[in-house]
Amino acid sequence: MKISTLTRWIVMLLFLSWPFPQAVASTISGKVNAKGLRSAANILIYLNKAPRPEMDISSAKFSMDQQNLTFIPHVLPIPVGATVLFPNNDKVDHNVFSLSRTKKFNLGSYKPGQSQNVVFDKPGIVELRCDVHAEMLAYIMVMKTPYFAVTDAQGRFTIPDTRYLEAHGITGITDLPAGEYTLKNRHAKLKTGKQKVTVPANGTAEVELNLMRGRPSVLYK
Ligand SMILES: [Cu+2]
Repeated sequence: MKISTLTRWIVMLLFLSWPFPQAVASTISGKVNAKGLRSAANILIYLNKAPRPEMDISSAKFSMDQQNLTFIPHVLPIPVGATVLFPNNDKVDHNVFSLSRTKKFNLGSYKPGQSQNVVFDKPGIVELRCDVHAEMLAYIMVMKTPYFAVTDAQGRFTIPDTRYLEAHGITGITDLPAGEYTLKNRHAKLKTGKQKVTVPANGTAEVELNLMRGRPSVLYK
């Protein structure tokens, strides 16, 4: 009886002194200053040459909406292989098409309440247009890895953008292996820059990107 009580105490002491795993994940948190642009929103930020973790996209749900003669969102990043729905939630017909090398398609004219879908099987940029409304323009960024984000209205971003991924049915991408990475950006009116960032084993790497107006380079060669 005595030994068993002692054993219980030892086990309890061991348990109490055990270093609990920290709940902090390795992430990048950043802010973009876009000189010469009205807003630092809708800028794609991504890791160049990032690791490619196992990613289950079988439950992924992405959508490029059409409302009030506008594509929503303006920039939609997706992992390669994902399907995107194109619901017409407008009051008029639209004819969504792309002439981009990454994915050429033409959905034809379709009515309010109808939807179509397209699978994006190659990484790169897809520029979306509407045959009926010349002012309609949006981008689908087909990404090689889950380490991307689009800046918010204040130019802020987090990589990985777990909240964005989970909202679109992709779970399990919560952090980044520690190491040295290079951040790149893509926006139609900004020069593509590169910035080195060191991600710690447990914690957030804070970065500030100062981007200039200019011609962007291609997303992937
Ligand atoms: Cu249209």
